[in-house]
Amino acid sequence: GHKSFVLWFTGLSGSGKSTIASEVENMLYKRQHSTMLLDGDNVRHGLNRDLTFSKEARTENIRRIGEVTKLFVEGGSIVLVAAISPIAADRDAVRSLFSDGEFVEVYIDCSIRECEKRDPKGLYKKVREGLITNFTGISDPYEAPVSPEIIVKTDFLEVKESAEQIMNYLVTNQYI
Ligand code: GGZ
Repeated sequence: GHKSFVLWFTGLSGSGKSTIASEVENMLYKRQHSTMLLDGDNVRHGLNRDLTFSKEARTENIRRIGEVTKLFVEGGSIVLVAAISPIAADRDAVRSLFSDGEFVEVYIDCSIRECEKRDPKGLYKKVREGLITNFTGISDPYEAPVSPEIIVKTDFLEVKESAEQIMNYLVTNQYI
């Protein structure tokens, strides 16, 4: 199998990217793989604290996360990235940093209605109150992947089932 690769989780806020990525990381850890989890929301508190949510800043956010990801993949880790990464061209630019098969795009597919119903951080409520503008899926674009390696439909799946779908893909395709 591949020694190291990227699992790139893209999807709306509240779709389940971070939670599922963290569950997959646990499952990989149990199989003694060395992993690194980069979460957009966390990275924005440190490395990317200078970036806003403008189109240009989101592009720069994804570019930097992509470059850090490359460093860790070169170091031999399985890197899990959870970032909305709403623009297809930005995701494709990251993909182009890697060899064939090294970049596994995981579309966490969840309806905006369900994301808003979950609203784990109360952000959708703030958007509706007008306290947040340019929010992905409501007042800012989200370009769904056209041919991702994996599509996980979290309207219908539990976290564990979603993580198992991803693990099954990795086993079937001899990544692990
Ligand atoms: C989207 C926003 C926004 C706006 C704050 N639009 O669900 P969360 O809270 O924890 O994750 C979201 C996070 C998005 O950061 P990313 O680095 O993943 O985004 S991107 O890839 O588009 O650069 C959300 C919160 O930040 N958040 N304002 N306006 N999400």
